[in-house]
Formats: sequence, structure tokens, C-alpha cells
Amino acid sequence: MLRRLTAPVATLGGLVTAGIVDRALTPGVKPLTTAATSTLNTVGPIRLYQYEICPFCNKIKALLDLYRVPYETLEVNPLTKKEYKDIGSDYRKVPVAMLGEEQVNDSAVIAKVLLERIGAAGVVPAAELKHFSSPSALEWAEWSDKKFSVLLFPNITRSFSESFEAFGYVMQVPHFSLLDKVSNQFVGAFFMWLAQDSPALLEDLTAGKIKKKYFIDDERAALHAGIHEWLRDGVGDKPFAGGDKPNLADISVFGALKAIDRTAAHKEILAETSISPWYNRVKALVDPGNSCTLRQ
Ligand SMILES: N[C@@H](CCC(=O)N[C@@H](CS)C(=O)NCC(=O)O)C(=O)O
Repeated sequence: MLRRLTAPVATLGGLVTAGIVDRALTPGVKPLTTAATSTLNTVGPIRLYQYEICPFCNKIKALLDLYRVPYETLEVNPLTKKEYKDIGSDYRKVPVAMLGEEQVNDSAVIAKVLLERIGAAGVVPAAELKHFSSPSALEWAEWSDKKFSVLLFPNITRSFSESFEAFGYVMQVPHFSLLDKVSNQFVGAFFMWLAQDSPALLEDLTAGKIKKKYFIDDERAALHAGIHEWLRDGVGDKPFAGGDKPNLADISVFGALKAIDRTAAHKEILAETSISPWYNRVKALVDPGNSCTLRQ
């Protein structure tokens, strides 16, 4: 039996504040919808420890936005991870979800637990949730996590300026100090760029390692091929992989692409592949950020 969790009043107060202090991490915060308000006491308070450009974090946010379940985000400093001290977390990756006092690690597990709670709260009919997580949806969601999402990072750090652009979001994180912002954008971007075609030592740190691990030679070609495979075999001739409505696979691939939407790579991919119609259909339903009540 799931524990009933109550939402802190501070979350509702934060709704207004978030819109004022943090327009930079667009999209803007909108008032809670009726559906969102009705889930507030049953799904419970959700705080997502995240990186704004993490594909797995954006998958979870897309899921919550789709079903209008309110949540807060807390940006984790990629260099220090000091935000994890408050929750005493030994797990060093993002996303981490705090569901009330309960810590849940790993996006696949977080999605599963959230879907159970959304079902138990009656936010979405059981049959719809079953379809949302059908065997095929789970298979493609795993493909998205393990094959597709890993292609993104090498595609946004090919040069120092690309890397710098990708890390630009840190300058707009409300709780980062100036030192946090500057160190993350410069040091982070520098090492990511350096690691692209790097000596073995640096490859172990970042993108070079990813390229090697996943046998990626030409990152753009690999990303185009991934998109082609998704559209041909995942979505097919339906509006979504899930049919008339998105399923977990749609949400996973959308979240991965949404994660890099501030970059030139994102614009290029949307212009040069046939993914736009599907991407925009999901975006219209997800309405990114619509259920986020506080961004920190
Ligand atoms: N399987 C995990 C993968 C999470 C993951 O690899 N997250 C990356 C960011 S996209 C991370 O936290 N890397 C470690 C780091 O940045 O120090 C999940 O789905 O949540």
C-alpha cells in the first residue's frame, strides 16, 4: 500500500516565485491546472535533482508534464555535487527523485515508481497506464536510454564553443554562486571539449570515453541513424510510438532531444531529419515545464 504524501505549502508559494526569478530556465511556469491540483495530495511532493541538459532527467520531467503532476527541480552542481549533501546521497548521478522523504535513484526506476503512484492516485486510468508501459514501450524506452541518449553528449561537445554553449545553462541556475557558474561553464566546457578527441587519460573522463564505449565514430551520422531507426521502427506510420497517445518510449526519446534544445545541434537535427512533426506532436501534449512549480 502506498503511503499518502502531502504536498508542502511552500511548493505552492514557489509557483509564483519560480516564474519571477527563473525565466531563464524556460519554459515559463504556468498556473497549476485542475488536473495537477487534484494530484497534489495523492502523488505527493516530488523534487527532482537534475542537470538541465541530462536526457534521463528530461525524460522524467516529460512524464510528469504529460500527466500534469506537480514537481520541483533542484539543479545539481556537476563539479561539486554539493546539493546531495542535504539528502546524504552516496549516489552521484542524476536524476534522483525525492518522493517526500524517500530517495529513488535511476530514471528507469523513478519512472516505474511514479507510474505506480500515478495509477494508485487514479490520475490516469489503469488501462491507459498499461498501454503506456507496454512491452514494446519498455523495449524502446530502454533503447532510448542505452543506445540513443548516449549519442547526444558527443554531439554537443564537438568544439570548445559548442561545449561552452551546452554548459551555458549553468549561468542561469538561481542557487549557483558566481564561482559555481563560471567554474562549471569554463572548466566543464573545456574538459568536455578536450575529451572529444583526447588522449586516453581524458577519454576516461567524458565524451571521448562515451564515443569509445559505444563505438561511435561519426557522432552526427550516428545520431541521424538513431533518429531514422526511431521514426521507421519505433513510431512507424502512427502519430506516436504509442499510437494515438505517447507512451514511455515517446517520452524517453522526446526527453533526450529536449535535453539539448538550447544547442545548435538540436536546431540542425530538427531541420535536417524528418523528426520535427513527431517531436512537435509530443511537445504540444507534454507542454514542457507546465507542471514544474519551483526551479532552483
Ligand atoms: N541509468 C541512469 C543514468 C544516469 C546518468 O548517467 N546520468 C549522468 C548525467 S546525464 C550522470 O549523472 N553522470 C555522472 C556525472 O555527471 O557525474 C539513469 O537512467 O538515471
